[in-house]
Amino acid sequence: MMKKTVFLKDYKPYAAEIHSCQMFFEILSEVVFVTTTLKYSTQDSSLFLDGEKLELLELFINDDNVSPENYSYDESGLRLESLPPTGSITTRVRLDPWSNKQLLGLYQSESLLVTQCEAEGFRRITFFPDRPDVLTKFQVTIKANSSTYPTVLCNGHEYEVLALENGFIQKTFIDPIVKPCYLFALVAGDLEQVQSTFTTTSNRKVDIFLHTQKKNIDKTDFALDALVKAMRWDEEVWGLEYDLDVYHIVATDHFNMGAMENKGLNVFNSQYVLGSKHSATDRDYKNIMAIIAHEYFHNWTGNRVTLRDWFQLSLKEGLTVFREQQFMEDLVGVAQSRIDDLRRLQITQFTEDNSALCHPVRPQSYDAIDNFYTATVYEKGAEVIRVLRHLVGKNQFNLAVRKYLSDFDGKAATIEDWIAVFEEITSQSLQHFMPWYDEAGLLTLKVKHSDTQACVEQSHPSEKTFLLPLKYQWFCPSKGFSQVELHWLSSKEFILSKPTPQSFLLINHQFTCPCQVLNDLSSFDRDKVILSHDDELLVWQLMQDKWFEWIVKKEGQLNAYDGEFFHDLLAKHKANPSLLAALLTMPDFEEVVIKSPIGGVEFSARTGQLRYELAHIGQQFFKSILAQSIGKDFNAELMAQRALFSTSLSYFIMTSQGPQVAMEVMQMDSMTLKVACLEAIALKDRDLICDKILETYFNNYQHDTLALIPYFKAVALYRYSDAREYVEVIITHKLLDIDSPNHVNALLGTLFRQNHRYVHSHRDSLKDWEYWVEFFAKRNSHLGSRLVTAFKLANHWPCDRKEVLLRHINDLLNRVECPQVQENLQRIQKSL
Ligand code: HT7
Ligand code: ZN
Repeated sequence: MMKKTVFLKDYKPYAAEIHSCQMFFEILSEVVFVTTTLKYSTQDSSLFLDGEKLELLELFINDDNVSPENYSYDESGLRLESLPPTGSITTRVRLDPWSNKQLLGLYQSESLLVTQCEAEGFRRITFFPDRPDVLTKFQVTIKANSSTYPTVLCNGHEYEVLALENGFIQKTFIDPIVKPCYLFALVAGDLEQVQSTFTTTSNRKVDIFLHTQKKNIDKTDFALDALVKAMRWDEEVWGLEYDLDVYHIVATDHFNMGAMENKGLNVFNSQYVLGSKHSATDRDYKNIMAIIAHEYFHNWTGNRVTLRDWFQLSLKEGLTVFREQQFMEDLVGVAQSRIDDLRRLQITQFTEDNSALCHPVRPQSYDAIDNFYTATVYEKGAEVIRVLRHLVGKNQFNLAVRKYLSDFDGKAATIEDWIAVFEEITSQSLQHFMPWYDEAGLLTLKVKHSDTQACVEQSHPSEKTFLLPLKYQWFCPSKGFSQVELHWLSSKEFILSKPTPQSFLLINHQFTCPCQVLNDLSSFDRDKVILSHDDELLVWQLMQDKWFEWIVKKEGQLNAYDGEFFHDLLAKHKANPSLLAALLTMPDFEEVVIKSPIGGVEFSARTGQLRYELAHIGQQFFKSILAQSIGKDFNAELMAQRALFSTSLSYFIMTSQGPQVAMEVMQMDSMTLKVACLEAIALKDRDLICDKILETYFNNYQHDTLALIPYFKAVALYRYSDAREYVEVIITHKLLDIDSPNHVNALLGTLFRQNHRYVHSHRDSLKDWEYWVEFFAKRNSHLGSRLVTAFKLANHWPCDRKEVLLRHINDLLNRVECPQVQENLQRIQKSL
């Protein structure tokens, strides 16, 4: 497939209207036939329908065969000429879902046939204008053998079921609501289901089903309950009701992302929907809750109001992440959930902004849109919406969102449309807000103190000025903290006079500005604030600076003052275990390297040293935490306790008694603590007890595909000198499912992303990376492209490593034909 760049500026509406799409799927034992009839009207006599990897068997216009001079088709689609202004186009194609390893279009996952159409997968199912601004009504009939495929599902309502000869059944579904084809879904398989019901505010009954393999049916309660909570929340907070009579969720082990919001038929990566007390960690539960809600919220933000083109992706994703975050804040608690979100923002988005893959929330061009389902589009997109809410105020914001959803219901919108509604509601121009969408890069706020003043200066790679809701406050050691104030920063600089000569300025309370802060306050002053302020987000942000100081400036070596500070930190925040757990979590390599050049091997050595020293300084404290017994329920208080327990273990394991204690933790009946144990082991050097713990865990869970994920992550970090040999054992002995993105990301993603000692000091690590990128470029482009992103920060590597990487990238670019992988390789190549 040829790499072709698509530009936002080239957008043109589609040349026809598609009034309806009628499809017939015939699922046979080794082949699937798809017959599609599109009713259209057009002013143009020529039309293009996207289609990839399709074998065209029949083609009719208004039921007549089409003569060869009136159509042509190539690897990207079907061109029709001399079309009448209205009529129908019928195509019949053959598909082979069993050999589809891309997990895009119609594919097999164990006993299941399932579709994934976003972004451009529908074109692998039938010929169709595969773009989000072509909305139509779908009627779909599926014929399949009822013993192989007792469950057959599609979007919308089941309209008719016919029993046919030879064990076949035929089901017809009608989706009453117009949608773009990326929201199409079909599932056929041998699944069990659990059911629940939800009654909407206007008293409509919705049947909810969760379908999964029989062995997992006991892991469905939590997700069903989360869905009902999300449905209620969206009604109460946003007045948004669900619009169909049924809502299906299907779990699959083979899925490239977290889940997919297909209309009325969500498909989920099993990892983000299945969880029971014995199998799920607190993090799993939080993810399930957030992702179930996220996909449900798309029903309005994305499905009912959809996108004009893929450049507008953040219009649905940023807004839906924002809604998901609000939901989680209401259910789990603001501080805890916001710190989780900010940590993710810093690890994924701030690093993306400093990397070869930096792009605006609304990109101007792409080669493969699948490369743009990024932290910038999702997480920064959500932060930008928070800034907008600050700007217009909560009430006006709520009014504008409701108006946007009602004005654009059943339509395909743009970011301009969204902003225009806010302008209308608030009667003000918001054009000065647009750089948040259109400019790439991380905004920095520098605070500089002089004897009499403090100056806040904003800087951005684009040199543009951003509009920012800046919260600030003075701290005077003798007088304490002043009131927190809000200033709308719209110029490069903001200068304030000091209230007293000793005062210093603190900014970005509640993290209202999505930016990095560089404050020149002294370590001593900063530490004082960490030990005395009540704003958890501010304390957490300042603690990140403390870690940076310990890792970079002090090279992991602590003195008596640091020891005292650490004791004070444990004592001060002990009563808030979730905050303390967050404060004790060290930053990732990627967060540090974007601020200061540091080698991966050095980083591992320094953080290892630091962990060792802090473990001994806080030994008694950690021991006492590990001696506590903790309940198993999923509630904020117990989760916070388990978070602190887990973090304490990550330190205590460095002491002489640590591995033995880890062994005992492993016996506890809590998946959260077992996984904490694996994560703690992954951070230390090998020893016999830890080897044994890992081996026992593997033996206990080798047949549980979900429980193997944390195991693969742990071994990918724990081993380094023999990492590649161990990976080879895992893969050649098929301990890992090579077609499961969960498994591959856990093992290879962790190895290349986080095992810095292996990546930066092993002779063959980059050769291995090249091998796996090429392997997945052919098999699953999404996975291949994601493995490339493991080195997105190679622009920060030392010159000699950059040179070696460049040679591997050039080799890959000579061989790899997949545009999605090529695009990311070229961007990294350019940055080196
Ligand atoms: N909207 C969904 C996107 C998605 C996706 C994109 C590319 C390749 C595979 C994919 N699976 C799902 C996810 C979401 O809810 O944001
Ligand atoms: Zn989404």
